[in-house]
Amino acid sequence: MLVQKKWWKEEVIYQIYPRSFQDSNGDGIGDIPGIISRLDYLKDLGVDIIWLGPVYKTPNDDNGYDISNYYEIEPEFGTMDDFDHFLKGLKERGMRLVMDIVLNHSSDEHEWFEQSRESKDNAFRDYYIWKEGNDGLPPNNWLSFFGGSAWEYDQQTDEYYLHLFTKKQPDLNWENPELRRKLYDIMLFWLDKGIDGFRMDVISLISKRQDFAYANFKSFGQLVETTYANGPRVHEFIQEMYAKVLARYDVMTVGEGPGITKDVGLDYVGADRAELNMIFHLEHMFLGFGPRGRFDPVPYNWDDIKMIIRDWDDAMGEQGWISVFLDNHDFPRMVSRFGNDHTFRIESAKMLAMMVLTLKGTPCIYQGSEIAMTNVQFNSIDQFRDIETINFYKEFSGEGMSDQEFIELANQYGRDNVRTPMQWDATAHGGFSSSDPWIAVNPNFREINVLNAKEDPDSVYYFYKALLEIRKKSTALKYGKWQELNQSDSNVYVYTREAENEKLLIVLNHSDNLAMFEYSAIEQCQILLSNYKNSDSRQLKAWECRLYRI
Ligand code: ISL
Ligand code: CA
Repeated sequence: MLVQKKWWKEEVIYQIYPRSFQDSNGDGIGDIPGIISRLDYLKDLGVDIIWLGPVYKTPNDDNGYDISNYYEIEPEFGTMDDFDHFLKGLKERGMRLVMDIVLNHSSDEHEWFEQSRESKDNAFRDYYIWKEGNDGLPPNNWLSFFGGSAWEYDQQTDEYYLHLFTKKQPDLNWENPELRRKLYDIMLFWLDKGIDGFRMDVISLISKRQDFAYANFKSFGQLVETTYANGPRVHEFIQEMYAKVLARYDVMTVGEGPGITKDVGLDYVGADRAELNMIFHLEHMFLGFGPRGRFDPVPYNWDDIKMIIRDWDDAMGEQGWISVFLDNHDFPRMVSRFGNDHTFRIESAKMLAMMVLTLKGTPCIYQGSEIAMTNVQFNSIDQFRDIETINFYKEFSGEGMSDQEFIELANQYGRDNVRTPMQWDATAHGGFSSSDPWIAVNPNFREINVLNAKEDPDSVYYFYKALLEIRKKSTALKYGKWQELNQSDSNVYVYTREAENEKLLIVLNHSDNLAMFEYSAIEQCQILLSNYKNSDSRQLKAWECRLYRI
């Protein structure tokens, strides 16, 4: 086999959104001591690597993705001592920690930016991207991911600074070597604590096209791909980071990034590139995003999803690697988005779990998916917390959209769906906190919670456990070649995973309907796991999934 063996290809990632996982001190905000109290739960589930959302000092404009001090823990989340205990607790259990690091931008409350905005000749001026206006207008027509112009006027020096996200997230100027050195020092600081790697936020955006030219685009996605992502020096920068930081540690890196398409994926993760280990590409996650993004939806279907998976497998070949996921803290709940969260919540959640844990790549499970948590249904604007949702609400209601219409959009597509508190049990606030949480608990917590799941042998939770156990022992699932089999029924997704002495067949019905599947020697196959009791025919029930040994 040509695929190189690596621990990060064999293990499974579990993503924790710190604010929403477990509150320990009754302030309604999830924190590190809370996570520590759930370490046994995570170990028992069978995941290996924890991806911890940002817990650095932050004014929380974008829930920690706006960092004001990279060397400190945000007091809401705990102390550095808590962090050290957390890391130790993971190590004691044979688990690993991957930290989220945001290198494309900082908070406007970071001291670098506070200095930078002081005067044009401040030593930190060049750490950010400042430009003169254009006759009282922003320097160009670039838009922010979260609505409006990507430029903010600053009176102090009569110039604009670039912020691809909120105006409290000014973009760092990677052209400046001193800034880059400081970012590398930050990474070294955390690596020396013994963490096992980084998830790199929007790493595809760090190198800006220096002409800052007016952009021609038909959709926001196109603007990102042609103008923001994969800039001229992005690989030079990542290679420098690799040489100066990563090369010295046995750690994993996973780059996140809009605009990383299959055609450029290998440039980031090719085995010979000395850049990153794997990527979270977002192509399947951006399906359905219209010209103005998530709140401007367009139709898509499973053929689109399958095509992206096929194309990426092809593009990565034996040289590259991806992480496989169907939800995270930026997209709706996977059972609500890709499954059926009312009539077939359990069945479809199991089917999606089987998909995530049997495709090729390192699986990543988002907190709560293991109990099939669903999207939430808020009924008033003031229940939403996400800055993206709030900004677009202002933008769209300014254009005349009714509150009701926007609430419906946000309930289906917004990021708050995945940010409601983890549902541990049926007590007040779902066992997340002893007081009102920062964002309301999904009212379905009385039924959907960890305690209930643990008491039901047929729960989604035990299905995840079973899949994780099967995966641990299976070379085919970790390294095996992936091959899609053509089906005449487009509601069925069938593929094999094959290693030297092991071949597995995966059959997934991604619909509410009965479906037939084709596989010639199915009688000779042994079923390892499925989500229905009697699954011995060629007919698949709604959302039925089966894993066979051939
Ligand atoms: O959710 C999105 C906007 O509709 C995505 O485009 C998202 O902004 C993009 O994937 C980058 O996400 C990352 O960086 C953001 C942060 O808000 C997200 O939570 C983070 O995952 C800015 O740091
Ligand atoms: Ca707390």
